[in-house]
Amino acid sequence: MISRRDFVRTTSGAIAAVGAMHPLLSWAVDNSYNISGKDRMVVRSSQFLDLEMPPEFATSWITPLNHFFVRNHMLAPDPIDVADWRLNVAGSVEHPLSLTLSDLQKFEQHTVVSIIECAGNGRGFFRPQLPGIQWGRGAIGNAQFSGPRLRDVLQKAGLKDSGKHVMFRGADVVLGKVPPFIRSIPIEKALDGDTLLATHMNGQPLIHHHGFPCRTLTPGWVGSASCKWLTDIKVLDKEFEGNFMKPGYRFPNHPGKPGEAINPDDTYPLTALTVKSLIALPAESQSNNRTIHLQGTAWAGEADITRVELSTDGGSTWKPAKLGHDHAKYAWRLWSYKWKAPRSGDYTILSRATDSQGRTQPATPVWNPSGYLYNTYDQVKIHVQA
Ligand SMILES: Nc1nc2c(c(=O)[nH]1)N[C@H]1C(S)=C(S)[C@@H](COP(=O)(O)O)O[C@H]1N2
Ligand SMILES: [Mo]
Repeated sequence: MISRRDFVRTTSGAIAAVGAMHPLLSWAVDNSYNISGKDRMVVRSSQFLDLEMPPEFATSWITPLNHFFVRNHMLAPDPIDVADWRLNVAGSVEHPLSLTLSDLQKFEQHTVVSIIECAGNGRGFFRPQLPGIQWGRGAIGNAQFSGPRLRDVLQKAGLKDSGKHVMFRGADVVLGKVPPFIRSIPIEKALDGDTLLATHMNGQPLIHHHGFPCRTLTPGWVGSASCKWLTDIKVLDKEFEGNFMKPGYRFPNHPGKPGEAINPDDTYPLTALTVKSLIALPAESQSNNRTIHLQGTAWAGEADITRVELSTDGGSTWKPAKLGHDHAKYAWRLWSYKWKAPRSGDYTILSRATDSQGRTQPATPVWNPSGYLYNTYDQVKIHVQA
């Protein structure tokens, strides 16, 4: 296992010998992520660990831990020893708290099935191209999270009326002049009863790269609202103004043409995710069989999926997919559709979802200079030879 010190030494000295695996990646492999072979995850950055799920894994309602994407903005802390770990709750509260993991386990435990999706999922498809991680379609997963409600912990601390936002800080290693990964959420979301201090994912203690021993789960919101390796909660009287709130993670009030600059004052902080779908299968670009079982998922942040439609003729006609029965607020919904290609040839398969707020995925992406919330129709091209 790699320690923080080894990493610094490796990056400041010669990077590992040619052909050898980067230490962070060997960490990931030791800890059940596969980066080669059939079960592989896509490595989007090995400076810090950024792993993407290949879309063909999105065929189960609950994403197994070894397929759940990882997004680290900076160096993950050394694996945390729970004996030393404390969660501090401070700011606009009557009695600041310093909680151990077993203190957290004494609160009523609540379970929420939710997606986590990176706001930058799909950034790699924006044209003109944008700086940042070039995520494809798989910076998303759906898991079962459990732990105490943030609301119960804030109430125990004696939340004051003046508290309007809740700031989270994790134990990430801040190197040099990089600003720490600190964000805040509005008090209404913090108190909604589904925002968790999650200690478990899919029934197991969190694994290191998902934030052991505790992360926030801010369900249905952009992934960056769910802080890993949580150490500090601070209730603020106004929104936190650090780098990852401003200029980071903001969306234009008036999106313009692709490539157009945006006035940073005319932007708002990202909150809930938007409506979106993913074609998991077929994953291959070739099929020797004209009958193809199309499968995938769709999600809409805090709203419900009401319809998923598919087109096998590049968008001229659309047919409804069958929605899976597993179903929960904030979770993704599986869908399927049995399709028979009329003849051999090239096909473009498109999917588009509609949600309970009446939103439908747009035909063209909504341009924004940071490449967030890419949600145009999903698309797979396939050659049928049969
Ligand atoms: N402490 C900390 N929390 C963090 C991050 C981080 O870099 N540091 N990345 C955020 C971002 S941008 C996303 S998309 C999610 C990803 O969660 P995952 O790695 O468990 O999939 O974690 C969020 N929480
Ligand atoms: Mo993210």
